[in-house]
Order: sequence, then C-alpha cells, then structure tokens
Amino acid sequence: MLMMDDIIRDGHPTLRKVAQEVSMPPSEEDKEILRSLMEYVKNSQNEEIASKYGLRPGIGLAAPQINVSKRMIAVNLLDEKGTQISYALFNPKIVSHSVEKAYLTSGEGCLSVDENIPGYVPRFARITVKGVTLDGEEVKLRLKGLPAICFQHEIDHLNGIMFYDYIDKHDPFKPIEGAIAIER
Ligand code: K2U
Ligand code: NI
Repeated sequence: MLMMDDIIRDGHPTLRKVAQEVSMPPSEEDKEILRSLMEYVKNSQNEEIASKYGLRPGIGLAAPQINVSKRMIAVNLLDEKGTQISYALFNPKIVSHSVEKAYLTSGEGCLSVDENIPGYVPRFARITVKGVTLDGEEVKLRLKGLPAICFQHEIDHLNGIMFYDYIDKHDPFKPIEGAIAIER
C-alpha cells in the first residue's frame, strides 16, 4: 500500500512535468499503479488505517504525486447530495467546461504541499471529463461542485500545475467575479 513517503513534495521536478499518455490497453503495471492511487485515497479516508499509518486524508491523487509521470488519477468523495463519486481513470481529459467559475471558500490543499497556502483557487464550475476506467471502459462524466473542483485539481497535476499557481499573490482572497462560492 502507498504511504506518505511515496508522495513526492513541492519542489520535486516531476510535479512540474507534463505527464505522458498511458498506452491502451493498459499494462498490468499501469493498472497496478492506478489501483494503488485509489487504494491510497480510500485508506486515507478510513480513520483507523489513516491514523495507524499516518496518512494525510485526500479525496484525490494523481500518478505524478508518486513520481510516476503518467496520465492517471483517482478520485473518491461524496458530492453535495451525498452520492459517492469514485473514479480511477487513465488519460482523463476535460472535453468541455462552463464559462462560469467556482471556488472552495476554504481554499485548496495538496498532499504534495506540506504547508498551508491560503487563497481562492478559481476553477470551472462545470466540466465534462472523458477517460478510461480500469476495466477499459471509456466514460464521459458531467461534473459540478466539489467533484468538478477535485477533477480539475488532479488533472492539473498531469500538466505540471499546482493549485497555488492560480492564487492572486497580492490579494489571495480577492472575490472572484461572478463565481460560485462552494462551502465545504
Ligand atoms: O491532489 C491532491 O493533492 C489531493 C488534494 C485534492 C484536492 C485538493 C483541493 C480541492 C479538491 C481536491 C487534497 O489533498 S484532498 C484534501 C481535501 C479534502 C477534502 C476537500 C478538499 C481537499
Ligand atoms: Ni494535489
């Protein structure tokens, strides 16, 4: 199982690389990597396992964060209706998005960033994502709210982008014009 020591931290060059597409059909090795990402996220949300192994809780994880520069992400969270959103995807791609923006009023964190970096992170309010599941099935997901924010955070990791890149350095909590404020 993945541990915190397997997660690389800000400053590691892999976090700033554009990750490579995963060849389809995925190899057993690539499937094992993607499974391990989802296993980490679920373990980190299990209080007993997380405290036993000192795992920082997360709702998503991208392969570059374990120093694998390949386009794979895992997301596991409850949306605002309490519906479980759980996807481990190869080659996820945002194929369309709203003009309207949204942001978490709490700001964002990252398992690869140990310190708190306060400020609003503008995201698209709604996105459509295509990707390939572990079973080789192509999925098309229409997302909003926290799921949309999380997928954008994870897909940014595949493009070498960190959440704090978006924060206004002079006024981190400057209101984002016309954006939906998402309380968490
Ligand atoms: O990619 C990661 O480092 C995991 C991130 C994912 C994330 C950050 C901000 C907003 C959405 C997703 C976090 O560590 S997960 C921690 C967390 C938990 C609940 C809500 C937001 C962030
Ligand atoms: Ni992150």
